[in-house]
Amino acid sequence: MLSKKIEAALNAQVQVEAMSSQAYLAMASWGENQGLSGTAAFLYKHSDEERLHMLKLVKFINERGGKAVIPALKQPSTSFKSITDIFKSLLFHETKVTQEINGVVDMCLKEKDYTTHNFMQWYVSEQIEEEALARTLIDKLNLIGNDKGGLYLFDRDLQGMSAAPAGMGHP
Ligand code: OFO
Repeated sequence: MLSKKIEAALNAQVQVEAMSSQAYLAMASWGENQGLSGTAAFLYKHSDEERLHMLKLVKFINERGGKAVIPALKQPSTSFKSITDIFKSLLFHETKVTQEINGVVDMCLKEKDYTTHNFMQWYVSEQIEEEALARTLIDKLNLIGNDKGGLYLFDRDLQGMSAAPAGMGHP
């Protein structure tokens, strides 16, 4: 059974994951409008992944005797300066999400809720992967600079990375 404190922290995390999904959906749509179809496919898939992260929390809260709250969401940013701008804001967002997750993990230890602590470890690992992936993509974009051919190949690579269906891992 979840304590009220842990239930509230998990519900706050439901909102964080839902906001991530919305933010990446907006980025995907921007990419699609720019003709960056690989980047758009990658971000649509990333958005789907975040929705699965949210669902995993909703189900856990309900299974553990809590009540999951489906949150209202603010409109995410919809205009971006460049593809590099997109991945920089994605990384910035993910580092904030990591802090939120660490906060929940810390609370689990303080509350001696080892079941939820164990459940949250999946999110801890996921954040390591997501941050690393975002850093790798930013590094590549920095190398490419304003080279249109390089950007074309980058976009095509992202198309390839988006081929598998959304699962619980990173795209
Ligand atoms: Fe849910 O992993 Fe990103 O935010």
